[in-house]
Amino acid sequence: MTNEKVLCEVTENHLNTGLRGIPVGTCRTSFVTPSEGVHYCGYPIRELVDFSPEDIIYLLFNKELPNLEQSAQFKADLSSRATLPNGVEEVLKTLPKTGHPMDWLSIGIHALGMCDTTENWLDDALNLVARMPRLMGLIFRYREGRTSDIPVDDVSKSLVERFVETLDLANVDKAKMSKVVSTYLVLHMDHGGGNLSTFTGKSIASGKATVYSAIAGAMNALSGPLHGRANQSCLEFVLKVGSSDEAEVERFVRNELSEGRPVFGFGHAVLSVEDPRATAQFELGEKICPEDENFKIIKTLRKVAPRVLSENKKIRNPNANVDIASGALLHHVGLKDPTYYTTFFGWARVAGIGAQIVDERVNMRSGKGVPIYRPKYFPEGQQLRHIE
Ligand code: CMX
Repeated sequence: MTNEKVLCEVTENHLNTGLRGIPVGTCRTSFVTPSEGVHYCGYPIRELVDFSPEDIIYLLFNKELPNLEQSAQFKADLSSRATLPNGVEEVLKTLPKTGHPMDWLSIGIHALGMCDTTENWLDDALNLVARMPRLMGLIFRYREGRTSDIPVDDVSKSLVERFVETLDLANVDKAKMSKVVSTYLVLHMDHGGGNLSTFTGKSIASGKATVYSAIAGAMNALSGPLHGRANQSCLEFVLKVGSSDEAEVERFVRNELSEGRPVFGFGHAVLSVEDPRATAQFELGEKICPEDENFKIIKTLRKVAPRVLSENKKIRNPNANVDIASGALLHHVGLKDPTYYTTFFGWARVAGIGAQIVDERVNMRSGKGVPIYRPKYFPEGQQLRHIE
């Protein structure tokens, strides 16, 4: 007999349910609570909204916020890692423009790994973090055929500035775009250990594939409509609503429900209140675009949808989730095409998944690392015999 605590009794009913709720490990970077949502290294997300993405990346990798000197040193370290290896742009040039940006992102990350891998988990994870802004900007440029006069990558600038400069869109307010993208990154960097993309990335890395292969795989997992692509669907949904009039919005929401379609941007698997990441984005929207038509629509949705959804007692949380507002803000600052939105989610998650991979590969179990993932499957129809 040991004194080990039983965390969960696994029964036959748990089989073929996607491992939902089955304990598999511990996570050092983040956890989610029903009342305050995601916490990074113990800090509730609402306390972190105004930090720079670099400081939050430092937090996820080091488990503490940097002081001013550490922050400056970390930014300099990322700059020293930022230059893309030769060969990556050549790969982007060959990709079909009809391909989804998430497929471009996955291939771009693979290409980065094929052109330069150190085989040190931490170095590879930080190199990838540092190279993401340029890769992201180039994905937009090559996929849209805007390949002439791409600005040189000024690696002394912040991660977000490097993306905005590479993208170099005409007639946009670059400072506003930087603020929206920075906030987006901070809010989306991590979300516990068991979400599909993080789990996939850690699972690939457990076989000692490279950080690049693991995170490219994580991006493929994120690209599905039930996972990261919900943020693309959410702005498409807002554009479909088309009016911020309360009665019109209510009619629209009721019609979506009667047609059996989800009301995007509402509901959550863990939270029981409005996601603080949604609240933070509404606050940002009030500052930068209170008169934007899409912003007005999501404000009306925020008022109307929880009331309508509450009529269905099965829905545990009828409140706004993180995806309600991000699309409207990105759209407002000039990032108009929702097809790209999941790539921002992916870009943000590179830090969280990268930090979790480093923890599992080199820090956990007193430095031995977590072994190769190997959950158990039973022959169909013979579960009990094999359990006995
Ligand atoms: N619109 C319509 N139906 C909804 C709903 C919504 N916004 N939220 C929940 N429901 C339904 C569920 O589909 C489920 O129906 P069934 O019993 O027929 O399967 C029932 O209400 C109970 O769901 P739940 O226990 O409250 O929530 P789940 O954990 O099953 O689902 C989520 C959570 C997010 C998938 C769901 O709320 C949803 O589909 N929302 C709309 C899509 C969306 O905004 N996705 C982005 C999620 C962002 C995030 O996770 O952070």
